[in-house]
Amino acid sequence: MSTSVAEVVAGLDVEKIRADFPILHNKVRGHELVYLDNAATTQKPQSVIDAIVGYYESSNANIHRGVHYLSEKATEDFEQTRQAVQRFVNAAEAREIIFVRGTTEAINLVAQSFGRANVGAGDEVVITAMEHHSNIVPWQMLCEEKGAKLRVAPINDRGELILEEYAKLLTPRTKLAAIAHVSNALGTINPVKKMIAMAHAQRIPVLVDGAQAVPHLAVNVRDLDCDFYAFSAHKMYGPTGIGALYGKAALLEAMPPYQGGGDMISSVTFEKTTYNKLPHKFEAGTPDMGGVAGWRAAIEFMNGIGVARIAAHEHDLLEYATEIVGQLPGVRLIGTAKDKASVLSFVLEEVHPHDIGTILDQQGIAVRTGHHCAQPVMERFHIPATVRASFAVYNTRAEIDALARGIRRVQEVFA
Ligand code: 7TS
Repeated sequence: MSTSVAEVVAGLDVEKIRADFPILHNKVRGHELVYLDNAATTQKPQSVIDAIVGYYESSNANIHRGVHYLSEKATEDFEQTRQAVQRFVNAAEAREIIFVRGTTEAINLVAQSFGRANVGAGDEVVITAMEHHSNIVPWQMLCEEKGAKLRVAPINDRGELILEEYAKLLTPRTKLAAIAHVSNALGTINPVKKMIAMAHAQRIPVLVDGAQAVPHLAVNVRDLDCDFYAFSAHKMYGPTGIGALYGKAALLEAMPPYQGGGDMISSVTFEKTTYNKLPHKFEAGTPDMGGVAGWRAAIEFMNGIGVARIAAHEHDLLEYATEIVGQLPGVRLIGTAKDKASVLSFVLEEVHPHDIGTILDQQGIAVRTGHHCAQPVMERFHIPATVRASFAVYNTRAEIDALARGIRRVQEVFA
């Protein structure tokens, strides 16, 4: 596929970027792969694959334990990645970055540690109507255990948060607000900086679910002033099974550990255990060192291009897709917020999204269909599911043309 004028204007050589991703050169069902399921997980560049292999070929040993060469090397590499993650989101200190399995585990950590210590009977946790299940269910579990209440800030027909309603939910009973930075089902970018300031005006701490933001926007946790920020490596060209929780040091210091085990202790006797300092207090057990090595390469990949240029390219793709797909007869876009990132969700009159996904797949086009782990969003729009195309830096306008042709083919089949 050739590079379009817009891609050149954005300053990206997309063909060169694509050349770095081995999987993009596979044929799928006899067609060139058109991978538009990036919100679920992005593909990985060769440098990330090499970093994982390289870790096992030349660095593997358990960290924070051995005095031998490999253990020291593995530990140093691991801690250097922590610093790379710290810089990537502009955290003040490396110890504010806790390695976890991903966004889901980061949110559960806050719910189980901060939540169980600070939320009691009659208290409230505020979320929004566009959350992924990962930012709903941990709070429901907490609220159920504690006799607390989950309050949900509503969204309008474009899929934008209604700020006045959110403001009304922030009360002295609110112990935490947990909000998506970018919605995975709608693509809406929430005004999180403002939402955080509104909560802080009432001394309410805020967790931001950044799973869909970190791949597409320059995230600056100190500028946002969020208290917690959760994200996954696998949505930003890195490996699966690794992610981070950013937390302000003072809050993390005050929180009890979430899991017990090796590495999180300072000393253990049968009578009493004292806990290790940050970040190790929250990192019980042997972590995913290979994944951490791969994540560093993913951060270097994104920095090498520049997050601003990635965002500009993806914005061009989203605008183009909105125009091309949006004007097809029978297509209804779900999620038309003014501020959006990289997600085009839609339904087609009379055809179930799963049938659309299947027919697109026969043409080598990968999209996600279903409720996208955001069932309340589907309910809000009175639909069972959508088709979701989501974009990454290696996608092209030509692939969006292929998507539009694919949708027309679906319409022919169902005519
Ligand atoms: N929060 C948001 C906004 C997400 O989009 C996802 C994953 C998660 C949390 C959970 O992240 P994980 O890495 O812990 O799984 N979203 C999707 C998706 O849209 N399609 O597949 C996974």
